Amino acid sequence: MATTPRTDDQTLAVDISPAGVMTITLNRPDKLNAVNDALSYALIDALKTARKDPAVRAILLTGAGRGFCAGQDLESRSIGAEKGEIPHLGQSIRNRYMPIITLLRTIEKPVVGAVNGVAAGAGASMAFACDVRIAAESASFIQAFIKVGLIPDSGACFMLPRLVGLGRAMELMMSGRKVKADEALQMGLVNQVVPDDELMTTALALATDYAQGPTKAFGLLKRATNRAMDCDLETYLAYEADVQEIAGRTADFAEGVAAFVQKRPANFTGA
Ligand code: LHQ
Repeated sequence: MATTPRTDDQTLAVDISPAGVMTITLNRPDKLNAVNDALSYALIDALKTARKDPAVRAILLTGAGRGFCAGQDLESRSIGAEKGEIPHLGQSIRNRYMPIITLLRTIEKPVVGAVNGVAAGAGASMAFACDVRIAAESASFIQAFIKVGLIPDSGACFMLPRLVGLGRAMELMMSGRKVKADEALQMGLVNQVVPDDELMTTALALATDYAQGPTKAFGLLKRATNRAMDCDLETYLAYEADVQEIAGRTADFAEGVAAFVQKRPANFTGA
C-alpha cells in the first residue's frame, strides 16, 4: 500500500463510541462528499487506525449532508484532467482508491455502510465494499464513470456483479443510470431501506450489535469469504478448515459454547 500522509483537515469526521463503533463521516457536504486528495488520505488513515485499534470492533461509514459520496472530485487538480496535462489516473487509483477499497474489504471487523444520499462513481464503489449497506429512502446509486468516459473503478467491476449478478451489473455500468433505494433493495444492492430520519439510529444499532459480537469470528469470516470469491470448492474447503481452526482457539468461541450450555447470553469480548 502507498504511504499515506497524515492530514489534519476537516474532510472527515471520526468518532468512536463506547461500544467500539468507529463512525467515519465523509465531510465535504457542499460537494456531495466528492473525494479529493485530503479526504482520501484522511480516510486511509482512519481505516488503518480502525484496523489496528482493538477498541474498534465495528466500523460505520456514512456521508455528511444530502450525499453519501459523489466519487472522485472531478475539479481536483490531482487527477490532471486540465487542458494540456496528461492524466495519470492509474497512479491516482493506486495511491488513493486501492488502499481504501482494500482496507474496507480486508479489515477483519464488520463494516456497515449507511448510505444517506447519492453514491456515485467511486462513492458507489466504497458503498459496495462495505460488508452490509443500510440505505435511506432518498439514497441512490449511480455508476457515473461511463458518463465521463471511464471504466467503473475502485473495485466496482469486481464487487457489483458479485452483489447483483453479471447481467444487472453490466446494464448499470453501461447505462450510468440512477438506481433509487427501493430498486437497490429489490436487486440486493442494499440490505435494508429505512426512512431518512431513521438511517443513523438503525445503522448505528446494527454496528453496535456487531461491535458486541465475536470480533475475531467476524474477521475470519471476512477472510474466508474473500478467499471463496476466487478459488474452487476443494481449495476453499481446505482453507476454511484452517480458518475455523483459528476461530476455535478464540476466547469468544469458548464463551459462546459456555453461554449456550449455561443457557445465558454470551458476553463476547472480541478476544
Ligand atoms: C462535485 C462532484 C464531483 C466535484 C458533485 N466532483 N464536485 C475517477 C478519476 C480518477 C481517479 C479515480 O477514480 C475516478 C472514479 C470516479 O469516481 S469517476 C466519477 C466521478 N463522479 C461523477 O462523475 C459524479 C458527478 N456528479 C454528478 O453527476 C452529480 O453531482 C450527482 C448526480 C452525483 C448529484 O447531482 P445533484 O443532486 O443535481 O447535485 P449537483 O450536481 O448540483 O452537485 C452539488 C455540488 O456538488 C455541485 O457543486 P456546486 O459548487 O456547483 O454547488 C457539484 O459540482 C458538486 N459535485 N459531484 N464528483
